[in-house]
This record gives sequence, C-alpha cells and structure tokens, in this order.
Amino acid sequence: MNTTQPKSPQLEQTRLLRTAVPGPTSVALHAERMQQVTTGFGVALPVFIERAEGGILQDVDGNRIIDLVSGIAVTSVGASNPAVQARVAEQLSRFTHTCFMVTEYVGFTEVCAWLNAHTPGDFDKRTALFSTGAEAVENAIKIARSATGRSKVLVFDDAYHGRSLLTMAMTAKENPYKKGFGPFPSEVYRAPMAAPFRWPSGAQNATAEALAAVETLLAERGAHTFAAMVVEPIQGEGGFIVPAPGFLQGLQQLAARHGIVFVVDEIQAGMGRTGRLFASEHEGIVGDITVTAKAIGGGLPLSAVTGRTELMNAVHTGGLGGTYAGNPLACAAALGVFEAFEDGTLLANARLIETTARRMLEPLLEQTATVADVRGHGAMIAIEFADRGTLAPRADLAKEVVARCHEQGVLVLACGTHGNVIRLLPPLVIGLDLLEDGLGVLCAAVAQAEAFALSETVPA
Ligand code: PLZ
Repeated sequence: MNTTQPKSPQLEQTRLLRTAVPGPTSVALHAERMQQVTTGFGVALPVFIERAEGGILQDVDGNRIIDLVSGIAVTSVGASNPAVQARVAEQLSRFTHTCFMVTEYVGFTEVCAWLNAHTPGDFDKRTALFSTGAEAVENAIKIARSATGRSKVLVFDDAYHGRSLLTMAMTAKENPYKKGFGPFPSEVYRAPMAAPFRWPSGAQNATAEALAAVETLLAERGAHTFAAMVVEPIQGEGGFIVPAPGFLQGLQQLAARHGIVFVVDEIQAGMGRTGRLFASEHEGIVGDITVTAKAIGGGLPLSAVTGRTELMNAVHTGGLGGTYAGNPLACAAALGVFEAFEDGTLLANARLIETTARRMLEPLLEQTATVADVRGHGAMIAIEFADRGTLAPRADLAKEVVARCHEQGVLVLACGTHGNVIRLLPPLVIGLDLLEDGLGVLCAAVAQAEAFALSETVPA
C-alpha cells in the first residue's frame, strides 16, 4: 500500500492565542472532569484538545499550541500522520480485534518481522507484542527469568520503567510513582547510573567508577543469580540523562561475562526520536532483548519485546500473551509508522531539531545563572536548572518556566528525579519556524523566571 503521498496540513502550523490558556471552554470541561475522573491522574496543562497535526495542538477555545511533548514521545510521526491514518482506517473497515492467541492476522507477524530486521543485533530474533511499555518491560523480565532460571533484576538510579507493580519496583523515583503503593516485588537491585552532570568526582570519572560500583554489587549479590540488567540508553523520566561514554558498552560486557540478559529499554528514546532508529546505535550497544513502545504505535497502544531467538523461545508455549497484545489496529498503525520512517526524512528532521535546539538553548549556559546543562540527542533535548557552583537543583525555576511557556501556548514538560529538568520531545514533523517560535518563548520564559526569582529573594 502506498500511503505516503504528501498531504498539506489542514491545521495551520502557527501558534495562536485566542483566549488565555487554558481558555473558558477548557476550564469548564476541566471542572466537569474533576466531578467524574479520579484525582489520581494529574495533568500537565488542563487544556482540552480538539485536533492535532504537525507541531500544533488545537484546543477547544481555538488556541493553537506548539507541541514540544508528542504525548510523551509517542506521536513522533505526527498525531495525524497520513500513513498511520490510512492503514488504521483500512484495518478498521475489516475488523478491530480477534485476540492473537485465539485466531491470527498478518499485521502482527509483519510488525514482528520489521522489528526483527531493524532492532540492533546481528543475530536471529523473535518478537512478542503487547500494549503498554510497562507490560513489555515485565514480559522482558519474565522471558529473562524463564531463559536463565535466575530471578534477580539489576536497574539503575534515575530509571523509569513503568507503573505496574514490578516496573514500579524498577522505577527509581518515589513520588509520585511509588508513594503508598508498596510492598513491591523483591529481587530488584539498583546500581549507580554514570550521570555525567552530577557525578560526584567529575564527569570524566563517571564511567569507570559507576562500572566499578556495578561490579561490586554483582559480586556482593551473586552475579550468577541475576536474570536481567535493564537500562535506558538515554534516561527519560529520570531527567534525559545521557550516560557517560562507554558506560553502556561496559554494562553490556559485564552482562555478557556473567550470563545476565542485557535488556535495553528503548521505550522513550527509541523509534527515531534521537535521530537514529534506536538510541542504542549512538553507543553501539546491542541488547539481548530490546523493549520498544510509545512511538512505534503512532498513538495507538503497542509495545514490543524483541530479542535473541533462544531467549524469546525459552518460554513455554502459552506463557506469554494478553487479550489486546498486538491489537490489529495498533499493528496497522505501527506499519504506517515504519513506512513513514522509510525514506530517512524523519531521522534527518530529528537531527535538524537538535541543531536548532542547541543553537537556541546553549547560549543560556552563558546568559543565565541557572541553566546549568543542555543535553540529549536528536529530538530528545533537555535543559537542567541548578545553581552555579553548588549544582543545587532548582525545581522552582523549572516549574515557573513551564508555567510561563504554557501561558504563551508552548507545551513543555518537566522531568528528572529532582524535577528541575525541562524536556523537549517535539513531533519529528514539526516545522523549523514553529520550533524556533516555541524555543524563543522558552528562552524568554527562562530570563523572566530568573528575574522573578531574584526579585523574590532580594529584600526590597
Ligand atoms: N520505560 C523508558 O519512558 C513511559 C510515563 C508517563 P508505559 N514513560 C512515560 C507516566 O507518568 O506514566 C516509559 C518509559 C520508559 C517504560 C515506560 C512505561 O511505558 O507505556 O507508560 O507503560
């Protein structure tokens, strides 16, 4: 099916403020939501979206908001990608569901075939499909345990792997993810992440010292009792931490030496986000198992576990599954996503987004007192707020900047263990003019928030 004929955007690709953000219609809808929906769900910007395309989210008050989030790294090919829409519509017209464990459909096999062919690793692979990222991570652990006969799981500081019970245990941050939700599954151990910006003895020592700490942990706990080591090639929720060079390679070698399954969680950083199909490629690492989700489904819920055939097939038949695992509509969407990535334009866009973001954000390192780091790859870029010298995290500034961006119609999100990082995850189809407009608002908001914070602390 050829669905890539260019379609001119229907939604004008400019920022527009018709009302305050949120506007009156959103305010009313949010009040109704509070009457109906559990308060267990938070919301970053209480604005109701009517349409989304390219780099624009249009709300119910007619505001056009610049999207620098992509629904948390999901709509990388755009929220109205024609290839995704065409394939989902075609599938929708035939059937919505059979349950792959009951009767089969080819979309499931085709998605697995694409992932087997494109996932890093020059070895024979098999894939299992699920719906959410957490579900895929859990299944990677099930597979690793089944294949090795071992139980322990090694994870890292600042990690995020999900909100289910096992993945909560693997996630580092207590609040909001774990607070009050324990007890958690046992057998999860945490080692230091070689985080260059905050490594106590300096970035240049991060790789060697963090790897030494991992070796110590493995020696103390018994390396031969670990089924899996799970790592994000670039940490997402934890603060867009790019591990120090060589750390990931070192982990892969340690895992191999001790017969531990090396699991790479590409859920946030994968599928073209960083300018390569897989973020693993930047450091030349290869997971025995690679986990993907988010952007592979183009907005429909789809996740995948792809790995060495001997691991993936070690599980007894019937041991893996789920009613909605690899739903036909989600598989159709994924095939549209793969098609959208075929000609390389989106990967090039991700690299252009990085160049533009760095050009506009790196001067903040000189011009401001609190933007202390600019980091990331491709369209996964963040700025960290911290005091010069002490590096004391400044979550207050990140929060203030986010609020000012939202008021101006630019959607950004904070992240990080200390909540002091602002992350940018624009759709890869965003126009550069729109991106520059959004980044300009962000830069101005940083200056304003700093001035505001100073005026608050200096006595009159
Ligand atoms: N692994 C690396 O980034 C999801 C979480 C949003 P699910 N990240 C966004 C929130 O607050 O719930 C994520 C991730 C990495 C696993 C997951 C989990 O993916 O699809 O949210 O289950």
